[in-house]
Amino acid sequence: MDSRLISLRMRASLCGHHLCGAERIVAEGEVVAATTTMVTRAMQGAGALPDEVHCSLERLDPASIRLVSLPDVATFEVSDWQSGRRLAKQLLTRAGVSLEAASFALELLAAGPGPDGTVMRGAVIMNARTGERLETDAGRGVRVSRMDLEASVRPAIESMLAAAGLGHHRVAEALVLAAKVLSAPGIVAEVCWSDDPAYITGYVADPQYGYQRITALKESGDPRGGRVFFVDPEMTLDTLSDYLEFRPVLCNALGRISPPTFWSE
Ligand code: WAQ
Ligand code: MG
Repeated sequence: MDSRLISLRMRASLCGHHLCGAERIVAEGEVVAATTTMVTRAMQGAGALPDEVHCSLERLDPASIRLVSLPDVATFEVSDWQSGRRLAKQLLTRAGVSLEAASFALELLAAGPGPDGTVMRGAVIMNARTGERLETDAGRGVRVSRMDLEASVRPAIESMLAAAGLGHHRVAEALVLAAKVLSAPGIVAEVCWSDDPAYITGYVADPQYGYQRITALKESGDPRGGRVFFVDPEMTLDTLSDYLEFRPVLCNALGRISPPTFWSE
């Protein structure tokens, strides 16, 4: 492995509202190109022009990097977002989240989980049994950082995803994020849908069944979205957020990709 890897992080905002962010781990020689791509995304891809873009670069200690596999990928086609949310609830309860916590999480994402219905920069951390929110700042949440595909497997993974019709950069990025989340201590499951009004596919991820895409989790045009990480009630928040934010993780293998199946109730 390259011993001189750099963590790159970007987040863009407008009037204090989160617009978009990105996380990479790259070799020194890639830093300029990868930073340019990130800033281009911030300036062109967020739907609105940001008034603040923060980029940070940090050299990683190679000994601290953990290698993990990407989760298996399944896709459930649903007829509409209402049906998608019912499926999400079923997948979450199958993963060990209480019905109460699962329902509350979906209501929270639907309403906008940040203060006054805004989008958060990071994720909600939720007690998987009681539904209690544990993150200390409900505007920021916990941001998963310092993760990427390992450079040597990137081309193979990207072409496998593209061959399965999953070539959109959002999929690879969400898979990498979910892989890190699923490798964290005390994680029971994750649910996510984008804040991009045009992107309505979201997912539920859990350690046993992997990354389960649901083709509609919100109505097209809805600018709300977010992530909820459900945790074991015994877990200590500091240990989890320290892992999610700071421990560098590279994904070096892809799991199985199943063909889409239609889910009917
Ligand atoms: N850590 C924690 N939470 C994050 C992070 C992060 N690094 N990045 C984004 N979020 C939260 C934040 O609240 C965003 O508003 C929300 O997630 C959605 O982020 O077809 O594109 O980047 O398989 O808009 C999933 C489905 C797409 C992809 C998810 O999310 C597929 C997506 P977005
Ligand atoms: Mg977004």
